[in-house]
Amino acid sequence: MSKEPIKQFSVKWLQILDEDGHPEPDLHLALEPKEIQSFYEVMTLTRVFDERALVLQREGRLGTYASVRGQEAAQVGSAYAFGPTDWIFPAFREMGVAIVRGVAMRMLFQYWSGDERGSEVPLSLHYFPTAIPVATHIPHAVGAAWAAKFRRDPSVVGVYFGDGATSKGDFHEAMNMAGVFQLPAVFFCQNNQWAISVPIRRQTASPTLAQKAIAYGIEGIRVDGNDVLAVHQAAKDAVEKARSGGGPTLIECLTYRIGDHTTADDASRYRTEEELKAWISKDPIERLRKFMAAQKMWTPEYGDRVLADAERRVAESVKEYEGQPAPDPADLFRNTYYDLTPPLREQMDGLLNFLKDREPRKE
Ligand SMILES: Cc1ncc(C[n+]2csc(CCOP(=O)(O)OP(=O)(O)O)c2C)c(N)n1
Ligand SMILES: [Mg+2]
Repeated sequence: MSKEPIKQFSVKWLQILDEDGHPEPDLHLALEPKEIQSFYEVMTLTRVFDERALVLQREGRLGTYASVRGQEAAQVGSAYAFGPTDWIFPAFREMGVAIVRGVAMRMLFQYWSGDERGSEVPLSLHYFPTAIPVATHIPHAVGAAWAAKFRRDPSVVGVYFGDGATSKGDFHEAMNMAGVFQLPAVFFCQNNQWAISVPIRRQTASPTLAQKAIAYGIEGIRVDGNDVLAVHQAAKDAVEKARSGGGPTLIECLTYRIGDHTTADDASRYRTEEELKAWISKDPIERLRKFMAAQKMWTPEYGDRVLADAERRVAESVKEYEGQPAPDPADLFRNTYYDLTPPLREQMDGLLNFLKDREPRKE
């Protein structure tokens, strides 16, 4: 009886900057200093947006909010790898991706206040609305990738999701289909190691998430998700491969959610202070800043300017958000399907009738 292996597999790990921002010794960066500065500027903007959103929520000026702190490199580095005609399918924590795509921060604030106008992303941005149900958008993304292949449209589809989403059937069905049909899709998993209070070790017995690609005949890679240069490199390679007909890739970005799951959560009930501290010291913005300072791409004056500019832009978008007239409650129904279904129409009419008899809305 022979038990020779018929196939052996491995999972690649990519890191370019170590935790202190030192690059790998023989680094040949294909990026211009201006591009690296854009990463830093948008990561800073995302951080400032996030901090402001948390304050607004505490003040009762925003609804429940899901912080992106700690995942800025994973989001910004990957989002910059897609072109304007590519289609992006976000989950719910993708503020950095949305900002890179050009979604107005005013709309992000609207979304997190339950205002449907925050989901009416201009079609030209090729950015799907937020998907709150975990993993359900992954098959949608694969459908879009299949459509692109059918139409010989060179667009690539990028789909973002978390470690928790890999336990859903949707993820596996989508990966399988993308593999069989060699679709132009990039599966971008931000493994922030927690799905609310469920740690990654209770999510899967696999040592990596990237290896799940192997079962579907897809390339999988694990990347240091707090290293923006590595994330960008992996995403760029995957996008180019998909665009040239080479098929899909699963990128697992190893990172950490520094904040609570959402403002409705208290992560100190299930995570240790030591774990949190260890990840705070791997801050992705600080890592990039150290690298840039050593390369003379960052000075304290430049850093101050970037921060002031981010604060000004976020303050302006808060003003814009709070200056909007109150939303129309009917939007809740209108945006559910392309056309209103009869039960939804009935429910909408019921609500509007109910509201008619109450006090007028405050403008
Ligand atoms: C289908 C579905 N089940 C449960 C939930 C409740 N829920 C919201 S976020 C979340 C965890 C998601 O974890 P992960 O995919 O790792 O993303 P992260 O929140 O870490 O960004 C759960 C269970 C949901 N939104 N949708
Ligand atoms: Mg997670």
